[in-house]
Amino acid sequence: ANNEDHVEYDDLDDLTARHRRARKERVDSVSDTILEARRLHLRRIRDFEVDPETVEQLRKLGLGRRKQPLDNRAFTKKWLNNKQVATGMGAGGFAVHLGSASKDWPMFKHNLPEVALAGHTNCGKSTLVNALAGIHPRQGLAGVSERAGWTDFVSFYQIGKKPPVLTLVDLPGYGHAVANRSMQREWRRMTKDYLSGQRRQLCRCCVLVDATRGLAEEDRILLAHLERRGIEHQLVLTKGDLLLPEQLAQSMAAVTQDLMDIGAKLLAKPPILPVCGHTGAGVTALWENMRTRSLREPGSLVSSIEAARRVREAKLEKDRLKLQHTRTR
Ligand SMILES: Nc1nc2c(ncn2[C@@H]2O[C@H](COP(=O)(O)OP(=O)(O)OP(=O)(O)O)[C@@H](O)[C@H]2O)c(=O)[nH]1
Ligand SMILES: [Mg+2]
Repeated sequence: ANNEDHVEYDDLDDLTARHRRARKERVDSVSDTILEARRLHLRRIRDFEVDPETVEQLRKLGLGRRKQPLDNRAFTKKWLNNKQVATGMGAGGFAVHLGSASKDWPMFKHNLPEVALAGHTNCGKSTLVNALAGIHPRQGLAGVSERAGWTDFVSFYQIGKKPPVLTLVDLPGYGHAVANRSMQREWRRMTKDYLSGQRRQLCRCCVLVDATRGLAEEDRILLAHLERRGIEHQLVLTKGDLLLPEQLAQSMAAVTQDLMDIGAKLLAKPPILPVCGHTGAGVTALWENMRTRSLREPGSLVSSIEAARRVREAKLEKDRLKLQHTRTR
């Protein structure tokens, strides 16, 4: 089973037609640029060694694709019955759209802490807003689409009713989009403007990275910006259902590696949180993480890289011994 299989459309070259067709097939993206980035990333992570324990943990969390063909059932009863998602989070499946804006960010009376969701287009920000509210990913308030560049305003959502817990801020995506350049520029400006450090309520920014695509150049720029401005941030790996558990662990290792390469401080604990907005896996953990905002401890994923290195070394040692053994015989 190959993850790339379900997104091939050899006979269709018109994006709109694909978009229409995708509505029936429920693919997650119809943009060639994004699918190409996915192919590259999947090729790159193939050789990453991962700790079997990390893989097992992911599997236990319900993350990672099952070995069957692509599972589209996530959109049906399973999600709606998953009451644990809503109640476990205390949000009670409640969200209100407070408003959307492109500048002059609105002030709300309740003054709740704000958590922003930023990331590349199509990485699953709006889906996660719905999931965090405990609502079906496609029936929630935030608009979701397989066309990159769907959200075109900064939208504010109050999560939780009694008591209201926090405001989620759905930002427009950066990077490749099916939109003209001036619009893309405008979205970039909005994101930057919102995250400029002027907003008092903003308590942290979740940087969402599509697990199938890995860290993009724009993500690095954003991370640097957040660090410069001293805005707390948390890296979230989305679409945890599209990769096999091993691949997901490899993807996490690759992203951690990239983060260390750019000198990110990896202050959050864990530094990377894998989630799936469709099945709700990992979402409760993310919610807890958002509420507690304990962001000052050293990362645990770094230790999983360390564990992977030990596994690799043990393997090399075993091979060496085997070789010695055959030689002496
Ligand atoms: N398989 C899978 N698909 C997902 C998941 N989350 C989002 N998607 C799909 O990815 C596509 C993009 O989701 P959105 O939530 O609209 O992404 P976004 O980051 O808000 O995108 P923009 O608004 O364009 O920046 C949609 O087709 C979603 O159904 C996930 O966890 N698993
Ligand atoms: Mg969106």
